Amino acid sequence: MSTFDLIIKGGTVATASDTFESDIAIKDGRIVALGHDLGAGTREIDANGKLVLPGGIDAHCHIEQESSTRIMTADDYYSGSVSAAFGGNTTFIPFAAQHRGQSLRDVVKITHERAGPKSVIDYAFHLIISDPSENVLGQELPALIQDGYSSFKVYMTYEMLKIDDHQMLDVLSVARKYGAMTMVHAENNDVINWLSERLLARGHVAPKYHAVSHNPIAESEASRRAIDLARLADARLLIVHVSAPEAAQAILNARNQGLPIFGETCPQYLFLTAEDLDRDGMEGAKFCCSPPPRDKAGQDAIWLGLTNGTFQVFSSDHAPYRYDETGKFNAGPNPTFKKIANGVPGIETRMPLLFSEGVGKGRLSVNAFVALTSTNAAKIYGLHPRKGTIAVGSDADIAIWDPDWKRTISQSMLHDNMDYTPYEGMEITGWPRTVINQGRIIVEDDTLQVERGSGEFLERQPLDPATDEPADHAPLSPARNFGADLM
Ligand code: DUC
Ligand code: ZN
Ligand code: ZN
Repeated sequence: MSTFDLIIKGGTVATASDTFESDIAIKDGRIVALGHDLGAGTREIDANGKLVLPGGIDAHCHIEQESSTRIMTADDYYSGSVSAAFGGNTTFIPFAAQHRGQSLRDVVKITHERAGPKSVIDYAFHLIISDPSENVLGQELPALIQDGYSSFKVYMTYEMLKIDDHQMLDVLSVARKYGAMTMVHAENNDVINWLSERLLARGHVAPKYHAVSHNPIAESEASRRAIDLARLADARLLIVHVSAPEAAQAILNARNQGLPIFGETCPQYLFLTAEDLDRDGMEGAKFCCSPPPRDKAGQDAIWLGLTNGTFQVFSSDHAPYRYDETGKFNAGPNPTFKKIANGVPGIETRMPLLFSEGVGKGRLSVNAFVALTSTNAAKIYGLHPRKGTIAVGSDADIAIWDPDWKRTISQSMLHDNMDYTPYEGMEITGWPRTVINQGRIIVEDDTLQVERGSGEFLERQPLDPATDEPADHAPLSPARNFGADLM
């Protein structure tokens, strides 16, 4: 009689801190033993010559979500999660997005109805807050944080989403009080509009002007301001999708002062540049996202940020809008750069790209790769140690990587519902062969092995503001900048 449900044998296991040769025994969805000669399993996988890594956690992706201009993403929770799984992910954290006037509770309910019957991997939700009304701040948000929706994104740009500094302080102070993480899209809306008006008035309407209007100073100014607002409120803050070198520098400076400021970047800022927006005809629309890709020096600064402690999280910001009237050209066939749907797909290619160009080319250790693509997100968003590591007691969320598998990226091999990939033609070495979520083999032999709806919603713990600070920061001081009665 076998003792275990599954044993992974002979692989090289890597976590965020260690690399070691070990077999892994799995029972009832959990890792129950590490070591050698563990005994028998109902199923055994030979991982000789393979890297056995924690399943990826994509902590920033837009799935079955309406944009602020009510364009639905091309991926629903089925295609989005299947695509994520083939890219080595076992958990993702899309958004429950509030549009102005909506109740947060309703938004969470709708998002559950979308995800539950479809997702093939485990999932949690961040909230998007576009309308921090008295009821949201005073009732809904505190209750939702306590129910485990302990992170939310706010926007400093996009007309229908942006909140002002006063509102941002309100949100940060609720996050501070109840132990949540605020994520911010940091771009100065007025700078972007001021530049856009001038460009359009001069007839500069092509996709490439999207990158001109989203000047890096719009990003760095907003990032510095957001950090200062978080300092004032004494709150944690994570700046998402950083592309501008000065914004990265601002995060690093804050972290070096011991502030609980965190940074995220994405593949588009390592592998694309503003020149991609200048491709023939409207092709540049495929690369329009915000913030936009920058130049070669910008790419180098973002690579540096992955190794010098600036960025903790590497996410896809998968925002799938097809190259047709349902997506990029929702506003008509030849839109000005202002009217092109913003976003690039990348949920399946996020980890292979970073593995190939990072680990494969010697820029990152395999441990840093694990930290950036899985462990740190689990810690920051309240999922660790259940998720994000390979340890006894953790969920058996594992991706078995073939470090020598050479593939050329093409849209036809991907599993999302898109009609293009920005990374078409890129040669990759290293891709996961087998992906396991809570002990279930979800991808094997290039085939999906599970049914729709088999992923599980993850209840997250609210972080205790006094004690449960993400790993590398001391607890927040009690109301450092003003009296507790002002919190
Ligand atoms: N920018 C965002 O802020 N969200 C989705 C896609 C994008 O480009
Ligand atoms: Zn954003
Ligand atoms: Zn986003």
